[in-house]
This record gives sequence, structure tokens and C-alpha cells, in this order.
Amino acid sequence: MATHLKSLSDFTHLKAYSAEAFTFGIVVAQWNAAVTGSLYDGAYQLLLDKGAKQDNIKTIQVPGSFELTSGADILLQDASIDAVICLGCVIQGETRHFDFICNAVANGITNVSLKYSKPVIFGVLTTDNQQQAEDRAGGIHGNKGEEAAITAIQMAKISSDLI
Ligand code: DLZ
Repeated sequence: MATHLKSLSDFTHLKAYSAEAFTFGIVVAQWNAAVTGSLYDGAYQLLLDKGAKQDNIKTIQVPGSFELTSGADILLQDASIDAVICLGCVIQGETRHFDFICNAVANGITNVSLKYSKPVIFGVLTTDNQQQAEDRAGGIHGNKGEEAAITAIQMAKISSDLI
């Protein structure tokens, strides 16, 4: 049964979910590695804290965020994986690269999720500058890698409840 949220910003109930029964894939972009490394540490530790087994967390690295979709596709060829977390950091530059990469990743993640009928989580920071990225990768605005991991656990649970 769906949980009634007091408000849309009330995510406290999500922290109750257990990751013990699930297998996760994590794809990490190497571009802006200091930031994506922190996102990864946050996501990985959160999965462990929620009961996931180390053997049930499969990680691959890809060159940049543009390749996160391919990485998720590769991981999901392993049918044992219940959900994939994509972690990247795209920082606004002076070229239109930013828009192309952000749009491609968002669409690509949606498509790969629908192709395999498995949750693929968008854990990609899209920021104006380096400081905003650091603030969201273990800084003053928390760690978005942890939030991505919580989302992955919730979605894996929803999937398994329905199948
Ligand atoms: C090329 C590029 C640029 C300019 N900026 C970023 C970025 O801010 N974050 C990121 O993850 N990747 C970036 N890349 C690399 C692309 O994602 C991709 O790896 C290359 O275009 C090769 O396909």
C-alpha cells in the first residue's frame, strides 16, 4: 500500500527500507572525478548501511556522464541486478556541451530503464560551477549519491513487490 506523505518533501519514511534482498549496479563517470568519487562513496556506504551485501554491489567506471547510459545498459545485461545508480557531474561551461550531455543522459537513462523494466536512477549533478557540485557531494547540501541510493532501494522494493 502506498505511504501517505505529509508533504512532498517528507522523505523520512524512505530511510526505513532495507537493501538486503537486492543487487545493485553503480555506474560512475570519471569526468570531475573528485566529485563523482564522493557521490560514489555516499551511495555505496548508504547501500551497505541499509543491509546490501558487498558482493551484491557491482560497480563500473565510464569516461564521462555521456557514457552513463551505455554503462547502465551493460550492467543490466546481468539479469540479477535489480536497480542501477548512475553517478556523474556535469558542470556548465562556455560551450553547449552541457546541454547536449545533460539531455542525452536524462533521455538515455529513461530509455534504458524502460528497455529492461528496471529502475535506473539519475544521480547526476548538473551545476553552474565546481563549488555547487562540491556542496552536493558531501558538502553543505548533503550528498546526492546517498539520495540516489535511497531512491534505488525504494524503486527496487516497489519492483519486487509487484513482480
Ligand atoms: C566532454 C565533456 C565535457 C565538456 N564536460 C563534461 C562534464 O562536465 N561532465 C562529464 O561527466 N563529462 C563531460 N564531458 C565528457 C562527456 O561526458 C563524454 O565522456 C565525451 O563527450 C565522450 O563521449
